[in-house]
Amino acid sequence: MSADRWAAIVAGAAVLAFLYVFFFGRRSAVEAESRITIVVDGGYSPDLIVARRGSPLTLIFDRRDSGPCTDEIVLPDFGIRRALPTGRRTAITIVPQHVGEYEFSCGMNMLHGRIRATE
Ligand SMILES: [Cu+2]
Repeated sequence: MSADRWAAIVAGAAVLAFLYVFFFGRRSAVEAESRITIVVDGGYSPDLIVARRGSPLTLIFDRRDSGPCTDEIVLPDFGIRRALPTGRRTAITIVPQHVGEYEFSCGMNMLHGRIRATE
């Protein structure tokens, strides 16, 4: 095989690898589901949740760390402030009424996540 052909194959493989990483590698959003577990461990994972407008969404906060920062969760748009005991799963159900993004944060407004409501 010629050097040009090899170069084309290598370039093609590089493009495929890039596309794979671009579309799948860094994605932390989770598609619309009615229940989603969010691991709380120095941050929120995933930190972007895709929901459906008008449908109940249950967020299950699985708190693993014990730092003071994450011991409360706040969803200001829903008027919710809830304690998250370490080693427990705390379920919070909301209904996003409008298309758009809703923030959630720790009690000190330092760590953040988003709920994106779509049609
Ligand atoms: Cu905090």
